[in-house]
Amino acid sequence: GRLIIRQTHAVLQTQVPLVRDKAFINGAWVAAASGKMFDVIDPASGKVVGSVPDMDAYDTAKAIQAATDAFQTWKNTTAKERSEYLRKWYDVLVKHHEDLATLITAEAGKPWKEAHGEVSYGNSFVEWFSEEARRTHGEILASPTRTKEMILIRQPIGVAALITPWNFPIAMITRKAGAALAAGCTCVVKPAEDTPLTALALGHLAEEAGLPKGVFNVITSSRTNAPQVGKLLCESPLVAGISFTGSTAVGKLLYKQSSSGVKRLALELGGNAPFIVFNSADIDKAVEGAVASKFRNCGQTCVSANRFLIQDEIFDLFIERICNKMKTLAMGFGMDHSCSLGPLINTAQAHKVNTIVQDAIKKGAKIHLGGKPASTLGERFYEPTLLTNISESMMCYNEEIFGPVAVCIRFKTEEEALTIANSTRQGLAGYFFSNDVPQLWRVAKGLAVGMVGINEGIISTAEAAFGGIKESGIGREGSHHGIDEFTYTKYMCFGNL
Ligand code: TXE
Repeated sequence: GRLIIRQTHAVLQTQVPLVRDKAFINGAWVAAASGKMFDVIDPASGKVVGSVPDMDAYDTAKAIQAATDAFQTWKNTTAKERSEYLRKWYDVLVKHHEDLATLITAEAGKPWKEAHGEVSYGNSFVEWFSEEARRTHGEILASPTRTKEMILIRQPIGVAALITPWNFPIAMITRKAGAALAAGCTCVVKPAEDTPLTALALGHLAEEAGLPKGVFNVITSSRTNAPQVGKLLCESPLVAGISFTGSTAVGKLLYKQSSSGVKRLALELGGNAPFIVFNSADIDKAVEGAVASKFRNCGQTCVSANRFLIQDEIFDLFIERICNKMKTLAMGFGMDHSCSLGPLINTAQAHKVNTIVQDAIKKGAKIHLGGKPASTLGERFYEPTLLTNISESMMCYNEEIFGPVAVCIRFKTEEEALTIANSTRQGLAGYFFSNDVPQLWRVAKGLAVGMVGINEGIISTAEAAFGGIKESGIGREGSHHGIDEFTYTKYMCFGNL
């Protein structure tokens, strides 16, 4: 069968809602001091959907100052007040659900249905943290001495810098900002250059919700200026912590840059998720989970299955079934409601995916499906691809593919599967399908990752602690642990009682 390719240029929106062309600092809409702007491109059509300020260190300092000033008041709000502010923001976000989804599709190329899913997911963090804000409290410790009482209180760390990627333009911001604001921190958000419009829309809707000025600031900058913006955010003594989601390379740089100030750091970096299917698994459910995990957002998620490990007995059957399922994916423009696979975010990412595939082919991989750009649609589209005959020297084995490429490896024993699964420097998510009860516990415990899906391919939710180990990062987001990143405990000892 052929891949389904939809070419419906007519679906391109002419009117994209909530578009802003200024950054949001101290409750005001401002241009870059330099006056420079940069264009935002719809990755499906290549057309310009907006233009935003290209801010540098000078503008960043202004945003840091605004957040610093706002913190003086915000830190003294009660947990209940912060909860109410977040709730109002949530209500406004929900009211603009449709507009936000359209905006995501316009600047990230995300299929319409997935863009709607992301808005719900992104908003859920604001709702969750509005609830969780009220449950953030300290402890009274058991004193070893009758004349002393000891308590721990939790206080906000201060100004938080949030540097976010383009793959979930709303959710990566709300997951961080929701927790930061709930904790009593103020923030400076620096969204990815590919998706600044959604970030600015969040600012606009925070304003509509009545968040005090300077509490939530959004500065936009091009890839050229991002390094100086990032450097100042890391080095400024006014910034207490950095929360970053993005590439491992930039994460390591931020780690270094923020070391001089011994700054609080949460890093959510790339993954290389193993997705193991054991002989006892329900194959159809495994295939369904595999396709959901691999092809959501065209493979551009950090928890996306990067290497499928399939047990010997069921290997051929799994390949046949997943190929059949992949052929039903409809690739095209996001605004076409039937589309299930959009473009990659930009030409650099499309080039990266093709380089990884070509490297595998050169080193002996076998192509079952795809293996090349879908150039009839545009330069950023890539055919859903399935490769077997994988070896350890291939890029696809070691690196995060971040594209619609399924890499399948055959294994014999559980031990071998765990060895392969854990043989990478990353450790974000892992998945496995099995119906062998003792094996469920053994493998779930044995995988060297921060999150495990057991007979499940989609695991992200506001209630869960999201994060990795090894080079996939430090810190957790979501759940009550997410707030910990933005608070410190203060131990108080009352003596001479
Ligand atoms: O990431 P970058 P890119 C992985 C994925 C992808 C690869 C490259 O494998 O293929 O990274 O993507 C900002 N100081 N992930 O190049 O550059 C940048 O402006 C401060 C996984 O897009 O890390 C953006 O806001 N900030 C990931 C953010 O970093 C800097 C999501 C992420 O961009 C900076 C995205 C600097 N010197 C990519 N340079 C995940 N974990 O989900 C760039 N930035």
